[in-house]
This record gives sequence, C-alpha cells and structure tokens, in this order.
Amino acid sequence: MKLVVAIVHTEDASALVDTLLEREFRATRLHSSGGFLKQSNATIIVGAEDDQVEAVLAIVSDQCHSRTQLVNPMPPIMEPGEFFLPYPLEVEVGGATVFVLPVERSERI
Ligand code: 2BA
Repeated sequence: MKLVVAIVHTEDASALVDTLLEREFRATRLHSSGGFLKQSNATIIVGAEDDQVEAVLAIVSDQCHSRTQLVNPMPPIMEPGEFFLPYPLEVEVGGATVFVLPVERSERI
C-alpha cells in the first residue's frame, strides 16, 4: 500500500476529492499553507493499493491546474534617501506537488 500526498491549489481541492470519491478512493483533505507564498493550499492524502497509485495520480493530473501568482518581494533595508520600487514577482504554482510514500501498516479500527 502507498500513501499519496498531493499539495494542491484550494480551488482544485473540492473537485479532486469529489472525483476521487466517485472513483471509490478514500481521501482526506487537510488545510495547509505554502511556506513560500504563505497562502492557503490543500493537502489531499489518499491511501491506495500499489496498483491503484497511477490511477490516483491520473485523477490529480486531470483535476489540478497550474496558475501564476504574483508575490511582492520584501523591501531591502534602505539607507536614508534611497528609493525602492517593488516589482511584483510572478511564480507558477502547481498543478500539484505529489509525494508517494510506502505504508508499513494500515488499520481501520
Ligand atoms: P509555496 O511554498 O507557497 O510555493 C508556491 C510556489 O512558489 C511554488 O509552486 C514555486 O513555484 C514557488 N517557489 C517556492 N519556493 C520558492 C523559492 N525558494 N524561490 C522561488 N520560487 C519558489 P510549487 O512548486 O507548485 O509548490 C506549490 C506548493 O506545494 C508550495 O507552496 C508548498 O506548499 C508545496 N511544496 C512544493 N514543494 C514542496 C516540497 N519539496 N516539500 C513540501 N512542500 C512542497
């Protein structure tokens, strides 16, 4: 068994979970936020049999889309009389960042 951990955009999370459940996978949505942008994202975890992992990844790939987001860079420490014009920086986020981890044991108690 594997644990698929997918960090996705909040706007894609509901459709992703719905599609996983329609396809009879079990999924949990965790609220998370990115270390770099400090914006909310969603972490979806799915316990799946080894031969089902590719199907889970295909659903993630179908449902999650990349987006560009603007970040305002931190202003540098300024000397008196210096002038800083902040240009927003464009970063591409997602579709999804996915980790597949081995599961040593899984129980529903
Ligand atoms: P954030 O950390 O908020 O990163 C959002 C996007 O900012 C990233 O998109 C990437 O395009 C950019 N970015 C991140 N760190 C950067 C840096 N040091 N310099 C320049 N640009 C940077 P994604 O790579 O698609 O990542 C989306 C979210 O997935 C991340 O949100 C984070 O929550 C998670 N993530 C990505 N890689 C991860 C990893 N190796 N471990 C744990 N979480 C990860």
